[in-house]
Amino acid sequence: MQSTSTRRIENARPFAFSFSLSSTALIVIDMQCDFINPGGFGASLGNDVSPLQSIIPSVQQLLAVAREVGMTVIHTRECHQPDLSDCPPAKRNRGNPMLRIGDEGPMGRILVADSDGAQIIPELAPLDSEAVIDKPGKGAFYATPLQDHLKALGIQQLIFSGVTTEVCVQTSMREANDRGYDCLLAEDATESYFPEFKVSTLDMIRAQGAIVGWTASVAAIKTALRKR
Ligand code: TIU
Repeated sequence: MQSTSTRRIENARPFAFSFSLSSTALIVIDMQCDFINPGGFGASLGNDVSPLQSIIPSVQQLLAVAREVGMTVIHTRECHQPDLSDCPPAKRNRGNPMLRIGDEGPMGRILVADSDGAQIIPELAPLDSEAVIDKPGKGAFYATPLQDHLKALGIQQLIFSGVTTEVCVQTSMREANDRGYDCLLAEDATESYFPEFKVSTLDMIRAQGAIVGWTASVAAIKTALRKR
């Protein structure tokens, strides 16, 4: 049952985060096979993908409690059309990957929308009622219907989770921050291929009086969501 009552995460950092269930959405960023499983885009960039697998249970917990209390849930996928018309050459040609976006890999074409690799991992499969926003960039707002979707639902606050902390999650939080949303990142439901980048990202988000937003543990978020 949805409620408009105000919730508070007292031990969020840098200070308490207040929100209401009806105006808040949980955003799960890019929990796709291409980033989390061997043989995908993340691995093609030379990364060890195993650290990302460690957050699957925490994201499952967040999803379960959000669904239990009737909070809006939105998933994103970083992916491209089969003809790559939405993939700038600068993005495809960047770096020296073993496989480029659109190339055939063990999970089908890398980061192409209908390939196996671009799908959200089965453990975190979206419900039919939950929006899945496909995005061609790192940020969830650029060239997507996300802002219109949030406006239609009256959403003002966003709780973020997913991968990777300093790339798609942070970019999306910064885009959201500039659009006037209060943003909180679930500390143990986000991960990076680079542990030090995750630590720095959490620090920079909440620095200067929450310049980008707040952070809190999954346990603290769950407690606040379940509070009657
Ligand atoms: N490479 C990396 O850390 N991330 C991405 O390319 N995309 C997302 O973060 N989803």
